[in-house]
This record gives sequence, C-alpha cells and structure tokens, in this order.
Amino acid sequence: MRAARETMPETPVRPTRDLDVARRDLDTSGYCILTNLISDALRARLVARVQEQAAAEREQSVANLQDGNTQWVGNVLNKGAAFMELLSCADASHDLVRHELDNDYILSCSNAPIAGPGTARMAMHADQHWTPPLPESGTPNPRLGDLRYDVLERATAATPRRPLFPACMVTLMWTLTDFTRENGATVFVPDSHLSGCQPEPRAPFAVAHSAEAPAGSVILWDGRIWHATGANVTADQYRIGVTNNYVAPMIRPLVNYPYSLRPEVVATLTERERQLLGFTTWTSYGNEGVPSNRFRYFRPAAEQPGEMQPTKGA
Ligand SMILES: O=C(O)CCC(=O)C(=O)O
Repeated sequence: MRAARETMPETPVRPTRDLDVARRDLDTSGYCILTNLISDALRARLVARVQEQAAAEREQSVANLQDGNTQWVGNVLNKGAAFMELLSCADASHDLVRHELDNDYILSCSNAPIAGPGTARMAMHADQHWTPPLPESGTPNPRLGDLRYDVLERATAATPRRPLFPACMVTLMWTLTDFTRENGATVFVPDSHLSGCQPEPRAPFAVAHSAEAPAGSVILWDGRIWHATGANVTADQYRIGVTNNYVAPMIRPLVNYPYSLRPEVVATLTERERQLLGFTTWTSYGNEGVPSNRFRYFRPAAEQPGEMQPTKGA
C-alpha cells in the first residue's frame, strides 16, 4: 500500500501535446490534459452557442443554476450542431478513451458547465460512484443493495485501501475558455482513482490540483477520480466547458439518447455518431426483444412486430 499524500505531488499533471505523456498521466494521476484539439473556428461557435443557450434558458426559467452564478446547460446535443462535432473532432481524444475503456464505449451524457464568478467549489465526487468496493479476501460478499452511495465509506485522503473495480467511465472536459485556478478550473485529488473509496464531499482537500488548461484542450479523467468544479474567485470571468462522458457499453448511460434526442438531430447522425450514442446493441444487450449476438442497430418500437393474428387459411 502506498502512503497517504499530505503535500502536493511533486509532478502535477501539466498540459501536453504528447499522447504518451497523457496516457501515463491518466494511469498514474487519474487525469490528463491534452492541448490544441479544437480549432478556433469550432471553439468560437461553441462559446457563442453555450452563451446564447444559457441566457435563453435563464430567461425562460428553465436554467439549471447552482450556487447562483454557476449554470449547467444540459443535454447539449439537442442544442446545436457544434456540440455533435465535438464527439469526433479529435482522434486523440478517442485514443485516450480507448486507453481506459477499450474499443467499445457509448456516450453517457454531454453538458456545458459554466463556472460563474464568485461561486464556491462544487462538492467533491467521483463520476463512477456506483461501482461497489470489492470485498477484501476473507470477508463476506456484500450484497449490491448494501453498497448504496449514502452508506459507502467516505475518505478525505486518497490512500489506496480497497481492492479496485476497474474504470468503466471516463469524462472529457473540452475547455472552451482558458481554465485557471482562479476561474474555476476542474480540481482533482491525484491518485484518488486508485483509492477504492468515495470522497467526503465537503472536505477541504488541500492536495487538490487545479487542472489549468488553455482554451481548446481536453481534460480527460478516469471515472473513479475525485474531482469538482473549482471555486471561481474572479470578479467577472465565466469558465466555460463542454463535457462528454463515456461508459463501457454494458453500463446504463445517464442519458438515454435514442429516446431523448430530438428527431431532427437523429436525422443528421452519421453511423459513427449513432454508435457513440448507443443506437447499436452490445452483444445482445439493448436489443428490441429478439436477442442476437451480431452488433447491429436495434429497431425502433414502431418497426417491431406487435400483437398478431394468424391469417385465415395460412
Ligand atoms: O465543471 C467542472 O469542472 C467539473 C464537472 C464535473 O464535476 C462533472 O462533469 O462530473
């Protein structure tokens, strides 16, 4: 077992253009920062769309606001074609997702979190909080129902202390503005992806790192790492990002895309986008009632056989 860290790690994760460095950071620290991935033109369209949509949602009283000035624009794939472009704009981002999840994975959710001036750090959490801690050898097998989030052991230091469930989720944060320590860059507790525990949400976490990154980067993290939107202590800066959260294909995504995407968006999808959005089966999971081991698109309900009568004389 490694000893708990009480000071800042000596080699914090730094932005890089080198995929090998990014893979190593992901393995060792639980997150990485890869720069220069989004073109300026796409980034400008994304910023404009997030700002416009966020203002409209506030105006129409449907905004998801936290802490006053911090806003999440949810389910962005329904809210502008530029968000769909992010899914496939950078092969390197998929290389990193495959590094964690192997070749098959599907989108779980995509949102635009805006950290506004004067907001406190979000509650520390792990996105993949639902994977149960594995039993120590020699202890009785826990029942899944006994491992609810509210009864899991919470920790304030990332000391490895339980056998680990592998990462089955990764999150990408596309930085549409510069992410700085002052304006609410995502904060991480390095190594906590290997702790096997959940964080105490409101503990101060002096060892947490701000993932400072220039606009146009991706910050990518292991679903088990403890993280949060950082405090925005600026007077007037809005930190804007878009998240794409991917899961292994046997995991239930946060958003049911085949059900929740607007028909006009579905009509534009490429084959790759349909795969990423879970319009295909995995082995026979996700089928429409006729299991098959072939990887294929499921048929929508309207195209499935319903109640039938034999034809007379047949
Ligand atoms: O806004 C951020 O920096 C972090 C967002 C976050 O915690 C999440 O998507 O799970």
